[in-house]
Amino acid sequence: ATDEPVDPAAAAEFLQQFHAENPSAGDVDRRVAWVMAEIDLTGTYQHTTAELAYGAQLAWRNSARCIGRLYWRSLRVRDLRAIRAADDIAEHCVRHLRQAWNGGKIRPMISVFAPQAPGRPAPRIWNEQLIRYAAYPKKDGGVLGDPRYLGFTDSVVKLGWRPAEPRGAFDVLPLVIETTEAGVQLYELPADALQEVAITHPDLPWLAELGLRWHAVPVISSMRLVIGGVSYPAAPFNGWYMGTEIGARNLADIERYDLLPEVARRLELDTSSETTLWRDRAMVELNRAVLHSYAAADVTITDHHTESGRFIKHLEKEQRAGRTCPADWSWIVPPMTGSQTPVFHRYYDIEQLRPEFVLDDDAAR
Ligand code: HEM
Ligand code: NRG
Repeated sequence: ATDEPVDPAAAAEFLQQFHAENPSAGDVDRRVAWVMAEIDLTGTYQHTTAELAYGAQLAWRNSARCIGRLYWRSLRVRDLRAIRAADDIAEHCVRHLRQAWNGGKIRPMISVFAPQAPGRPAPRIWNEQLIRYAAYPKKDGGVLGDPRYLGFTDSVVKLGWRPAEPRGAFDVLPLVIETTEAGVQLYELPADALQEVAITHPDLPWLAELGLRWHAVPVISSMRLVIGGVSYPAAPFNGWYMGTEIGARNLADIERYDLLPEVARRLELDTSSETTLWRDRAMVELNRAVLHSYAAADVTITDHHTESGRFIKHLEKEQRAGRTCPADWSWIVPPMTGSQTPVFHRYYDIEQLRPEFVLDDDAAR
């Protein structure tokens, strides 16, 4: 409900944590008393810039599905709480993409737009990520593009989007931004904000002929950042890719680009029986291609073995700091060769901590 006042207990809990972890931040009792009065008067309160920045870092640290959390303190936080008009949000999303791209040396970053407040709905970004590929139904019953976005593509076409012709398998969708002032508006991303990597293989030249590509930066834009009871529904964030996200899921899932049969055919594998493990063999080559292509283009990427090792290091650091680190095994374990990584062979704390990123299911996807 958009008119609910902020829960004072959630606010106090966050302020206590912020001050406990940042002893130089001043007197916590004074700050809590101020915030309680502010909630009484206005139904909400304003985070200081330091509270916002640390709150966003904590939300990352608390993301149980994320294997990349070793660097949670390095998150750059863009304080854009004053921005609420759709045109300005679109422009700042473009700047986010440019700054996060950083010539290929990707910077983990979050842009925090106007929060939800009683009687004042926040702006919303409908896209699941700032860069995603459209999908079009084909006459033969197949799909051109990323089937995950069939419904989203259909919605934006109904809102007036006309994809450039000829249509392709990697047409970038427009930004869809909703505000109470202007309703739903569409924005095309400019080319310099839209960095992509063409997929080639270190020793299989034919792989380039498949014409595969993927975007350099994953910027999740459909999750609400919640800090001390305050909701920021528009708060797109990014890190960099782990290769398996692209090579073992986006390009490989049967419900996505489903490319393993084609790769296996080109490798001349025997696909007549599952026991030949043609899927497994094709998946390895596709993942080698992804890691090779990003590295060759000087775009930050990580492999699942290295990243699993870093995550174990993160768990040890958190334990030494006297904190629990919630983790969701089914998301942390990489989607290929899981049992070869150390994250496979253990259990994790599972309680959800706050601040947090929450999936908004009322956002269109
Ligand atoms: C999920 C890696 C940065 C928050 C994930 C997943 C991976 C990953 C592999 C699982 C995705 C999937 O299976 O679809 C990384 C790497 C990073 C990074 C390598 C490099 C720095 C970040 C940052 C944030 C973040 C900067 C937030 C500030 C999350 C969240 C999820 C997630 C909330 C769960 C998404 C969902 O529920 O759909 N990350 N991440 N990650 N990550 Fe990270
Ligand atoms: N699997 C999704 C992205 C999910 C989050 N992964 C990250 N996040 N690496 C995909 O696009 O394939 N991040 O903030 O870096």
